[in-house]
Amino acid sequence: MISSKLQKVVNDQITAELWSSQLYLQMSYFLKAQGWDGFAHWLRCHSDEEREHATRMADFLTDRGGKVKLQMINLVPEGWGSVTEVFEHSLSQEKMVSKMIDKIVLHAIEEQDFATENFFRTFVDEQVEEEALFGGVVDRLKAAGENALPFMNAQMGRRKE
Ligand code: OFO
Repeated sequence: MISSKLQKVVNDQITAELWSSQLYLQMSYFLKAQGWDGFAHWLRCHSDEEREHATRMADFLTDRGGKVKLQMINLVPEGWGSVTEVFEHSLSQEKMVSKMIDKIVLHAIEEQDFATENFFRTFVDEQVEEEALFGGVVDRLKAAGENALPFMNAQMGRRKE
């Protein structure tokens, strides 16, 4: 059975994943309202992915005999200054999430809870991908400038899931 200390940090993580999901959904509707349907679609897909992370973690916690405790989600902003600002914000959210996941792995190692360590190590890898994904979008937005927005919007609108 998973310890109460680990249950607490896993529940905090589930809340952070749901927070990310809510944030990306808000960003999606914000950009959709401005006519950026491609960016909006991409963020909506990512919002769904974060929700899936949360449920995967909650299933794991349940399987280990822990108790899922959904908590209040932080408020998310209603607007941003530019498309680049939206993606810079999402990158900083991902960096925060990476730190939280590292902390869970550290606690799991300290407690010799190898099942929890193993499970969350997959998210350590996932976060490398996620930071590279969001960081890549920010870099391309900055390098290409305003004129390339319609092209990137069309490209990102082709995301499958
Ligand atoms: Fe993008 O963070 Fe989930 O794990």
